[in-house]
Amino acid sequence: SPAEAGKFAAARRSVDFVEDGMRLGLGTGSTAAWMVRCLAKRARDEQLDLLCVPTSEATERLARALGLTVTTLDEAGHLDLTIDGADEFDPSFNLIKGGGGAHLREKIVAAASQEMLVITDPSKDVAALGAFPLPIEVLRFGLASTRSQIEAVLAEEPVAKREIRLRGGNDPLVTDEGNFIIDAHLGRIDDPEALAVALNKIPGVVENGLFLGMCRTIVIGREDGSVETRT
Ligand code: DER
Repeated sequence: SPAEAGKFAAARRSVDFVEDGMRLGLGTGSTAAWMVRCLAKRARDEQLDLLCVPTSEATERLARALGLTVTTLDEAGHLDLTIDGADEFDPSFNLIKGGGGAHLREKIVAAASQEMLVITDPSKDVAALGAFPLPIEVLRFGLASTRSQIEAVLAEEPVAKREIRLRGGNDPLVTDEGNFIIDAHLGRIDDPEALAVALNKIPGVVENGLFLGMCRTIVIGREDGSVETRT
């Protein structure tokens, strides 16, 4: 499909940034899956020596199936580059991630990396974050209390609306770490830094999907196969 063409183009270009011997973080989602496929092909064709740390069980399965060398973050230590997707990016390269339910491990891996490169398509290019619901990973323990504390935090923050939903409803999605995700439909987030801090102070909140000041390079793939790299 046209949208997939853009994702593939961005994913394919991102693999050009990989150098032999790199320790890489591999993102999660449909664009990142294209990247893993392209990376595996290049690694095989050029016999690259790579060490890969996946950001989800799904990415790990795909990477292993394609012959990439997979290890744990503890084994790899510091990573050279993480390539991942995003649900939204703003002019400062601040992101909303977590549409694929993997933002906790994604943020840990990105934080352990020298560089984070995001692969996207024009549909994710926004003037301000928040049209995409903000994923918030929460413990199952004390869920009702955590929900009400999130609502209390949102009441104090400059956002356009304040609707929160447990992902999966009465059949809640369980993340790789065994937690739930609450999606906050905020419409527009005018102060993402303040919101991120306020949310993570809540004891039952594990991590939010705001990636602020982490991404240095964005690769945007278009339907016609053209690619734009912004740094
Ligand atoms: O869950 C995630 O963070 C994914 O990277 C998501 O943000 C992008 O997924 P997509 O490439 O399938 O749009």
